[in-house]
Amino acid sequence: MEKYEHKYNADQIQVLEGLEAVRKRPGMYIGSVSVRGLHHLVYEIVDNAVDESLAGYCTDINVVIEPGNIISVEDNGRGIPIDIHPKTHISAAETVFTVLHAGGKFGGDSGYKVSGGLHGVGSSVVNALSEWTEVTIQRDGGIYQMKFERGKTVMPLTKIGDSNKTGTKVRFLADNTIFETLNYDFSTLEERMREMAFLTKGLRIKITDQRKEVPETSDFCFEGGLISFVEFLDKNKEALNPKPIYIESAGEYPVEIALQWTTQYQENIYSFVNNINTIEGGTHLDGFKISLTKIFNDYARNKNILKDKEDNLTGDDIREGLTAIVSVKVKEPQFEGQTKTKLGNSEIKGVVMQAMNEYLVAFLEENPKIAKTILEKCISASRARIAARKARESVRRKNVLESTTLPGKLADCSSNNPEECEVYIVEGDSAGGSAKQGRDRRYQAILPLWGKMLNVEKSRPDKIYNNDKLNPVILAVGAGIGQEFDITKIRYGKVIIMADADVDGAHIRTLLLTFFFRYMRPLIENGNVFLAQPPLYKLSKKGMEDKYCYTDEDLEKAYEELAGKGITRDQLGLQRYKGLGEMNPEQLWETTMNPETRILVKVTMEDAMKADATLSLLMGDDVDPRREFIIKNAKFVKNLDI
Ligand code: 0R9
Repeated sequence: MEKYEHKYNADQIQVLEGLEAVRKRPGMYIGSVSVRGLHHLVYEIVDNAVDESLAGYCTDINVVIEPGNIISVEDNGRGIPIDIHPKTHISAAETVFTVLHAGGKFGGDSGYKVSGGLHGVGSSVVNALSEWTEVTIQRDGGIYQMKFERGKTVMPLTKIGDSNKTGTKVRFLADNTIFETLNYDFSTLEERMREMAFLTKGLRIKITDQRKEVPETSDFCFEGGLISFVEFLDKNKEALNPKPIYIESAGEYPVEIALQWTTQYQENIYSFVNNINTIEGGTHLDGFKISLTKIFNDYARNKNILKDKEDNLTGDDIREGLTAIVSVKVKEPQFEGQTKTKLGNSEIKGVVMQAMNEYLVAFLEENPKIAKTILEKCISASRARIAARKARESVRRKNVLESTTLPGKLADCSSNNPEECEVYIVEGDSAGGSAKQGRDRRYQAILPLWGKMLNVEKSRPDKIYNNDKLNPVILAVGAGIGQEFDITKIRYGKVIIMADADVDGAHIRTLLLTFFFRYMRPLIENGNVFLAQPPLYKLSKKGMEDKYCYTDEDLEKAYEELAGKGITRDQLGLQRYKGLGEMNPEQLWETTMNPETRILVKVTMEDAMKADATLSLLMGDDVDPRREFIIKNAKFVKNLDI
């Protein structure tokens, strides 16, 4: 066995300090140490494999969640270079895993430059935050391996065998002293892998969950790339242009766009920079929207579909029912905004506009029938918009005259300071009653909602405004909806959805989240929307204070803890809460509403997007996908329901 020399010199000491900094402040590098941050570790490693694919050398990526929450990611690229740097005496591969790289710079001083490389700064961060990491490289006829513990090299790169294949495999166990949980959510990872496969045409990504008795596998490979992505998003909708319009331009900043209009009313645009979802948009999305509006208006005037005296169509009119993906690659992206997901590079706006001009103008000229169908839809959207404005104005006038701006069902709080105020949107009248009695009325307001909610999926904005279920929510929040939503007017700093942990509760949560996502998006972006977490169980025993548990894990922990105090399971009374209605006002306050003891989950854009996608699936016209979803989630539903 050949072993590479390994010495600690001044450079290496700096390296150790660098990784120590990552361990001290992990949030700075991966956002958080919650399950989100945990998933981020996987994305970092997969990103590097995808980069190798973008460089043109890797066709397959294999991700496995092994028993014990060990992650394994393998690619069939060239293998990370193994040669030794003459000055540091460290292999390029070890450098990648131990040197904290500055943003965008790839490969450190290894001497390698990665052509398609866009991320690649994460391997050392993953290594620093893992209990152990094991890297196996096949290249130059050999199999090489190195091992680390909490970022420190415990086995430098060592030849362990021969091979005529090439590739890289990274296995790691995240550090449980850093992360709140090591429990990966398969469907979250699966979704991201699907997205990555859509964004990288032809790349095959397989993900397997080996933690269960019967492993679950998903295998993604899309020859159509973004076209497949849009078809996937619209699979339960009726398309106006059955084949998505596809725009691709190479060059310094590659641009890829796919567009499809459906008979629906919502716009569904997702933008990506270097395969990262830019939730807050940015210059690429601006360029896309501006040129889309201009190209369609120019075409409509040119063909006399819009008459001289008619107003231009607005961007909203044109984007009604549009599903689109805008994906750009930028070597040195600047990210801005609250969640650092807004592209700032100003030159990209023009790059996207030029790509649109080159391809979309020609497409419309060559496909007049499709162009006409889409424009008819835009014109009908424009008419509906004008009608909706009139309806809103009349509602507003009425409100001013009657000065009843707050819904009757709302039990408002006494404070007027939005920063300290919160509104609980509660499912059902009985839970609403308990919440009203249990709350702290100085700053907690209760809005009960009941009955079947409006299907946001199938409604134009004017209907939403006048809907008797959503109108109270709009009035209570107090900041309008859609384009007119004004976050500075919100009446409550926290909008808290409180619903049961059962199927009906899940339904109302999905509907409300979708409504907020589509009509009050800044509320979610600004972090004002929360989910209350009612407990699932109560453990009680004479002479002992009641103990509430919020998850099955919690319950197990509580049992263990009490066993330590000599209290056995059969000495404990276990109550399972089926719904909020089963709790009396004091219990509801103590477990779910008291800021000192409650658990609130902040809703992220990711959560809202998921709710939106789920709702489209559940409410679409097609029965098959709905059945599929219900079958797939049947287990989950049963767990919640018993
Ligand atoms: C399983 C996860 N995969 C990786 O992390 C991975 C990194 C990587 C890579 C290269 C090839 N495959 C990879 N997989 C590579 C090879 C070569 C040049 N650049 C990149 C080459 O053979 O010439 N590297 C990522 C960074 C580095 N390599 C480098 F800095 F060491 F060069």
